Amino acid sequence: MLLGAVRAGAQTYTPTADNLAARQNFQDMKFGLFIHWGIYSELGAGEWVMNEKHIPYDSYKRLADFFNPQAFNAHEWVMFAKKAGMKYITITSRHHDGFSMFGTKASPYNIVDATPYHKDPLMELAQECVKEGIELHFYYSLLDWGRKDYAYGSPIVDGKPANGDWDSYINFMKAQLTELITKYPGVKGIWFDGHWERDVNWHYDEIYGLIHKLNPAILVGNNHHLEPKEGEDFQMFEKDLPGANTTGFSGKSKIGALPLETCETINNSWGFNITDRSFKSSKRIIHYLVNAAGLNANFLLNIGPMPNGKIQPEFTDTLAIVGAWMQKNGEAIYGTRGSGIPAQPWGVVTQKDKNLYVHVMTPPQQPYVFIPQLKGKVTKAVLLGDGSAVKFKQQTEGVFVYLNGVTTDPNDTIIKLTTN
Ligand code: JFZ
Repeated sequence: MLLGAVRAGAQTYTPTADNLAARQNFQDMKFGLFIHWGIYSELGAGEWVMNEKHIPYDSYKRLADFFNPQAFNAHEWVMFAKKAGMKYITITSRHHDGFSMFGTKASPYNIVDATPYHKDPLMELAQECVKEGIELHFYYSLLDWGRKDYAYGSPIVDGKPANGDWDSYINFMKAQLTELITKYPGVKGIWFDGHWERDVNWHYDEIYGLIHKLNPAILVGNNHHLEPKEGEDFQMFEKDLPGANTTGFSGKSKIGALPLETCETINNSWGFNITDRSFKSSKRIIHYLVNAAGLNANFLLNIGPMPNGKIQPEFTDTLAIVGAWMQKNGEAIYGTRGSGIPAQPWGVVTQKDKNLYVHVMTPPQQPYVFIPQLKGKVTKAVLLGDGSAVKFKQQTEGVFVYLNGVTTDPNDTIIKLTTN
């Protein structure tokens, strides 16, 4: 009884039918473009440069005076994503440096009011996304290195920064989130980050409640590296496939019941980094995407555009290859769900309706792959590329698919199984 009374205060979140439909649509998209772009891009040393190089906030702020991305072209960015086979874009609206990359009345420290550019690239991007049928999510940092009310570094007492004004900061975030959701056309999601910086009361009930009140279909995610919290609509995994936890970031986030997303960098940086040339190959990116799909997760691949607004050619070249591959093999990725068949040494299995897609990414020693735990009876097996028949043998424990004579693909040989 007492428990019931205590819990009555915390609202339980019931997603609307529109929100549930948005989650399905989100899972169908599978591949998205993550973009980290801000005044930090000018220094070419990643988005943490202010913190890592101990640049005082007042000095760092001067970067806004020179931020003038004349070569930014929203159409080019959207076409870049589209050509890569991506269906959505998640872009930093405000990162930990606190600089708003959109026009906001809640703070003068924003791209329209504080830079010689004077324009709102996120509005152009939002409009272009609507035009081209690409969905848009906004990354939004909870952590702020500069604002007095946030009081970065302050001791935390009773769930608030002792030297800050927590109510003021929460209200500021609410004002900005309201702008992002109501002013920008077609926004489909908010991607929070920075939770892990301090142990405070983030007022998620109010913040998530506000977002879902303004638009119940908006998908809320939070890079808190914990199990999903009340009010969230998808669960993300940073730099790791769900369940892998090689980075240690996701140790406390067991895979929950919500749609899943995993994000990873195209080199080793989120924000533009001029010395980072550790470019991932197209093959590695395709494998990450296929492995994510096999685990029922979306893949959000990050790039850090240059301060002039251009995307560097290395990224364009790699993603053109990925896009061509997706054009040919998208049937086995888009709209699929994880099959529940565990990842195998040779690859994964995705599923759509009665079809199973066997992704052989690491060709086995023996001339066949064995698929355990397969439900249903396989009636047909073909090579996805050309529809040619592939030999198979089904037993109670699973299905053998024979690879002799099958034309292999250096990235991923896909065998489509039809079940009854
Ligand atoms: C966070 C950001 O700090 C980073 O700049 C980028 O935006 C990325 C997508 O998200 O990265 C993190 C988050 C948490 C930890 C480390 C990096 N952590 O808990 O150690």
